[in-house]
Amino acid sequence: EVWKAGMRGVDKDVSDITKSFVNHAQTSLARQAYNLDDFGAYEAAALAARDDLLVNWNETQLNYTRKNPKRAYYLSLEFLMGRTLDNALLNLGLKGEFEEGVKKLGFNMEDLLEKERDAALGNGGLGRLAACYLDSSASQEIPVWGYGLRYQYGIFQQLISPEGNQLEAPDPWLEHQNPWELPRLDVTYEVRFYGHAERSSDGSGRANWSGGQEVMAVAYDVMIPGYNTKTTNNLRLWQSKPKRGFDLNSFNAGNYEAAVESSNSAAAITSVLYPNDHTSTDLANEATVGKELRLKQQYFWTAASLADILRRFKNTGKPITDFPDYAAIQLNDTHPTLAIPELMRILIDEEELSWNQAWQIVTNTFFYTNHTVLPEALEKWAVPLVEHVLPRHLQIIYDINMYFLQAVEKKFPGDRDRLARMSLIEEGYPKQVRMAHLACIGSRKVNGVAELHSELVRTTILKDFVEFEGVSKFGNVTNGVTPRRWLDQCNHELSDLITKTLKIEKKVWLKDLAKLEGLLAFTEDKNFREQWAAIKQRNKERLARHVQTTLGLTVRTDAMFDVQIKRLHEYKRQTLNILGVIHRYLTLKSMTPAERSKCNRKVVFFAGKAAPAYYIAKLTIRLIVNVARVINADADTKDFLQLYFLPDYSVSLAEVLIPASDISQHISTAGTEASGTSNMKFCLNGGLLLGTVDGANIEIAEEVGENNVFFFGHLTPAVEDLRYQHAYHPVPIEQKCPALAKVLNEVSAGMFGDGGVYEPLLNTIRQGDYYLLTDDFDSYIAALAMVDDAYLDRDEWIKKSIRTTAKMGKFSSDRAILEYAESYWNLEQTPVS
Ligand code: 26V
Repeated sequence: EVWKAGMRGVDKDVSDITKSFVNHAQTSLARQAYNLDDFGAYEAAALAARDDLLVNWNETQLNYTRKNPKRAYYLSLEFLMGRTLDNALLNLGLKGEFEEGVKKLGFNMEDLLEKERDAALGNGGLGRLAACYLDSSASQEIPVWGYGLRYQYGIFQQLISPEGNQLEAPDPWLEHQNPWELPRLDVTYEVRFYGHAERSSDGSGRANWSGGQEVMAVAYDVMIPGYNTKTTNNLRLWQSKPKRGFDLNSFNAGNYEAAVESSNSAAAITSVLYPNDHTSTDLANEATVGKELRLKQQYFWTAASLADILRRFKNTGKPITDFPDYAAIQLNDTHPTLAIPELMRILIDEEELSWNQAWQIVTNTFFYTNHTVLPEALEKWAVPLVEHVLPRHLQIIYDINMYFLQAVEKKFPGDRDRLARMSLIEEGYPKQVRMAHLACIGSRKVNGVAELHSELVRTTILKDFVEFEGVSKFGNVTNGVTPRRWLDQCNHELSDLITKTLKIEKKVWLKDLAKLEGLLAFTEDKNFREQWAAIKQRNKERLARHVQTTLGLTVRTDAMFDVQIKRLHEYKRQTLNILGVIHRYLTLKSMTPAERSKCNRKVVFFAGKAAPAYYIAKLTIRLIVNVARVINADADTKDFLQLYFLPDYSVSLAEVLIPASDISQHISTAGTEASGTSNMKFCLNGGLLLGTVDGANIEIAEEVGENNVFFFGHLTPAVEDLRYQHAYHPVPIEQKCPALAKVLNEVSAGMFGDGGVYEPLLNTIRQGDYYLLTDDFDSYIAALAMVDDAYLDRDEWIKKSIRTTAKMGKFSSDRAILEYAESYWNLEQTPVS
């Protein structure tokens, strides 16, 4: 509560900073401070900030070693960090000092910040959530370490061809030196693949796994500073390298290719982030080598992380049975589930514990978060592949399954269907390991990421497990976002206005977000409302400038800004949005100029990447780009409707888009979006929400009140029945939804270029309509009309905007991480002392 000066441990003045900057320019970068370009100046500033982080990082780790509190380990294949410098300076409390310092040296801080490349080691919500949770752990002084992979290439860069096709380019984010990481070339582990596993004949259940390929894991540490505290936690990323440089025998025999082959195959493991999220289409179509490489990534990372965690624990000298009292391991989705059989392997084969002792430790150590109930996104691994790559782990998985099914049989005697449904192994050709089942039975607690989603986990995909293990194992932790990055950094003016208005010393509300409720008292203050609205306007202008400089396009800022930014996926229904835009365009076209002049002006923004092999998602991008091409050039309507697809969506682009939005769209088919997290970010920045009754939208509405959000569409319980109707009693679109039929016909007829191109996309709606666009289109259009009406009363709109921000306290990731720490991990806050 109390903000103490100097608590963060850094006491620097401007001249210290300029000295450090010049020193780094000369000695670290070998440049002259007066001869630096903006990029060099960014690097010098980053190195100066890093020195301060390092001091705190060292003290934090020393403090943890001394006090030896229980720690949590957040295992995530993705950390979507974005840029670091601005966040580091904010958290160190040195933003003002650095700004002044670089100014003295002739630079502008904003320009330097723009030079930093995003660390984009993630696909979307799941990876960005991990980044927010690290920020909150450090800010709340909770001993949490992240573990992930140091990919050479992050998520691909998205280019849009003149025809509107998504093209992918590599993201070589490490081509410049990365000031935010510390190579730990001395922290290494060996990880084995392939070989054979021989069970011992002594009846102990132990086995000996040998042969195959051994690869080294090397640690790279990323410092994670907390806001206004000394606590600086750690994110450890593993990079693969060959155990030996290359095969000298082959080399000497003149077989140079064979000599480096094994070295290349080791390096390949951490070379690239897989660009799929949700859709297994990519993996299903992927060549066997691609699948094998992803499995190797997962094992490489979990094995190295567990070895590291165990080594740290063993250094304390405690008996191995105490392990769960000192370590909680959170599985971010099923990707790290191999950690469960891996810990069993270590405890049984190396520590020589009995099966029951080992299982006791395992099931008290792991916690599993599910992030989707979409069937195509539930991970399964072919048994022959697991057997080939990890022969010992397959044995253990079969043993876990045997004991597990015996227990199920005991509780539900003779229920063969139930055993087949719950088995870790799905029958078929090939058989497959169901990773969600393994994660569930190997964990102490299982949670979903919003109330509705957690309920769906309990009643659909893990229903049998609830009946078997009892409901208390299955909880909910609604997601959250860090208000540091997603309000103070991206919308500094709004943050300052809030601080001034709440009259709170410094910005403590950034760590106690419920305090935002104090803004409710100011909704009737005209002067406050005007300032609030003026900031939104300046954020729109900032976005317009960004579009002007990056794309050379002129966005009008005297319009409502309507934004949908997220991965492209059929379930997220960007298609519904673009068809709605076409409907609006057709309506405007049919009006007289006098009628049109009474309409709202609106600018619609889309951004998002499609998985490279997700054909329908890519076709949606193509349609958006071509609709934009046509309507932005139409003199009749362009004053009233503009449309932009902004390429290469990223954390940094989100930081410009979100503060500028009046309304944002979160319009998934009910029951499909587990939570959503950008919905929280938009609302935090005073943007209103247009959405379906899904994911965290529901809890946002509970907080802000239903009259401050725009809801439409069918509810989750209706979805199953509607799909049944589509399959068995289809009604022609012309009859069911004439407005939509008209839109589809215009696309087919070529209003936006060759209609034939879009047939496969349109057919997903005409045939089957799995995501229920024909069911929700009319209510969607009605909701858009309500948004227009509400926007016409600008004063009331601004009040809604203020009320929305005021009620976002619940959605801080501080609240979420404290829930994990208290209810699941049993951790205590451990400030540096
Ligand atoms: C699944 C698969 C399936 C096979 C191909 C590769 C792959 C990669 C990732 C996934 C899991 C995706 C789950 C996910 O990202 N869920 C999102 O999690 C967010 C944070 O909880 C949440 O806000 C989003 O609603 C949810 O879709």
